[in-house]
This record gives sequence, structure tokens and C-alpha cells, in this order.
Amino acid sequence: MSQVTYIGLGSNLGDSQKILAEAYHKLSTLGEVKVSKLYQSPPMGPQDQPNYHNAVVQLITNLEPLDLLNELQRFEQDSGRVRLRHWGERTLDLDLLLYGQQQIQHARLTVPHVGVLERDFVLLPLLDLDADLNVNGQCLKDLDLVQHTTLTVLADESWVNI
Ligand code: ROI
Repeated sequence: MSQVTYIGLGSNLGDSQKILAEAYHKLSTLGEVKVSKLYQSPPMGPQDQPNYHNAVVQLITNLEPLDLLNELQRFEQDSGRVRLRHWGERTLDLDLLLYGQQQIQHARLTVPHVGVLERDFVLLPLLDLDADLNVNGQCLKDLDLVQHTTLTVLADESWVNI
């Protein structure tokens, strides 16, 4: 059965826009995709690292959660992922944020991802894709964080066409 899933994309090393656009094209091999705007966001974690590029992809796929996770990790590795330190700079991060309405507690995977309610660089791009998105009964657009964002829009949805 196909599921509506959401994947968070982040990068702050290398040519981030190119790296994220390539990740979008890889995700499109797994099902039907739609992409958010492209954002710049100040780092959460150590402040002595570059700003991030962030976006979210909606993916409709038949893959089971752990199979999807394996694909995401393979794409991260293929992009030559470098991660220098915990909560530090990285070439590519692909986070499985939402998988239909499912709640998943697994050693490798927690869904919904903690970032969904707490991180503006996840929340705003999610709202681009579905303005009425609801997580655990919480309407995302009603969260205070939406009004207090530190994000800037770098490009509209056409940013993936490079
Ligand atoms: N900070 C921002 N702004 N964007 C990210 O994607 C991001 N990813 C991370 C940490 C290190 C938590 N900080 C981030 O993994």
C-alpha cells in the first residue's frame, strides 16, 4: 500500500543547493515526489558552522519504513556524506519525518521525527507541501514557532531544476 511520507533535507558543506537537488532527483526514483521551497537557516547546535540549506520532499511510496530508511542512508553515503562532529556540519542529511499516520519506535527510527514540532527548518517547508498538515492531533500551522521563524527563502519550488 502506498503511503504519503515526508523527508527532511539539510546540508551546510559543499555546494548545498546542488547536493540537495541531486538528493531530490534520487528520491524521485522511489515514488511520486513534490518539493518545498528552498530555505536558508542558522545552525541549530554549535554556532561556529555555516548556515544550512533546508527543504522537505513529500514522497508517495510503497517502501516499508525501514526499507525507505535504508535507501535514505544509501543516498547520504552516495553523496559522499561527511559529518564532522555531533550536531555539526554535514554534506547531506535525509531524515524520515512522517510516514503516513504511523507512530514508529524502533532502535533505528523514530517517527514522527522530533524535529517536526520543534524545528522551524522542518516545519515551514512541511507547510509549503500541506498547509493543513496535522501531527498527533496538532495542526502544524498553529504552532508559535511558525510566527517566530529564523528562516529565509532562497528559492521557490523550481530550485530543483538545475
Ligand atoms: N541546523 C539547521 N539549521 N538545519 C539542519 O538541517 C540541521 N541539521 C542538524 C543539526 C546539526 C541539528 N542542525 C541543523 O542535524
